[in-house]
Amino acid sequence: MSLSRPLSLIGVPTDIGASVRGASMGPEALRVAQLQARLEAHGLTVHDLGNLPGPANPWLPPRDGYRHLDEVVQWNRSVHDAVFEALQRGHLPVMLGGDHCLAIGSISAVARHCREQGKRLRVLWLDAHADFNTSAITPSGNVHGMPVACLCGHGPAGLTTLGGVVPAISPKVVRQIGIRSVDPGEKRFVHEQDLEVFDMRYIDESGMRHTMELALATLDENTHLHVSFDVDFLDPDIAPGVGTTVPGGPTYREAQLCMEMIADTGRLASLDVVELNPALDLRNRTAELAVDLIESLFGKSTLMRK
Ligand code: HAR
Ligand code: MN
Ligand code: MN
Ligand code: MN
Repeated sequence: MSLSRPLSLIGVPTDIGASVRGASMGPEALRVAQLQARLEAHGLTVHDLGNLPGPANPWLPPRDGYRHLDEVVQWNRSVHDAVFEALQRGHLPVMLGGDHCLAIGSISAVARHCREQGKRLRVLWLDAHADFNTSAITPSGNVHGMPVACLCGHGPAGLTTLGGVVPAISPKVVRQIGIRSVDPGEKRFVHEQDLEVFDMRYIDESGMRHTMELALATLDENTHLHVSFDVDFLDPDIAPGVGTTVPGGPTYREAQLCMEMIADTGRLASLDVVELNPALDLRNRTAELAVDLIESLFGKSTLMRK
């Protein structure tokens, strides 16, 4: 294994942005599935920094197009600070989510780090959903459906300004993979902002290999690759433990190939693992699958490669 940077596992036990409760138990389920030991077995150095603190989920209806906005902002401030600090220490931060709203804080910190270090950024968004809603077009008010829009500058100031510069990222740095559930207003906005989406139809027709070749094209030695892995990316037959299952996702082997091709680039520098919901899982099966795929992301090969 060539990765020399230590990993910092950062638990973010929140379901503050979700439509269903339970993702707050995700960090512990990943620990129970032996994430740290499995990565260490591949020769990685792994520090578990424990869980970040944050406000409880008051479980209220949306106000002005957002559910729990104040609490979402608080969680994301603490995510931003923890991720920025880990990057400054030269560690590779791994977010153990938690719902996908936490990617606003983590990617804001990654983008700030890249600006300060003169690095190029590429964000791979592995998800069934585009997560590109705004308060004006969201059908739910749930902020886990909005992180990509917030990062691109379309959202409330409390979330768009976390890393100091607005927008935190350009839509040009994002590649979305596995998408198969997009709301009507969201779809228009994705096209308007020219987000690059490799949806399931594209993967069906072109295959995961070609998809990943395109999504990973033009990376260079100066690129910081961030992967935001929403576990609902996976087909619900293999990954039932998520709040918002959508049929027709990648199979086990397609998901493995995706992770293996990311590992082969050697550029992975930060990671979110989000939306795992142990309350909906079967005997921690989805957590164990997520750990298996994370091992591949860090270079474990199931194949006969040297
Ligand atoms: N698009 C829907 C909404 O905004 C559902 C979003 C679900 N998002 C996640 N993360 N589970 O991808 O309400
Ligand atoms: Mn260390
Ligand atoms: Mn998501
Ligand atoms: Mn999703």
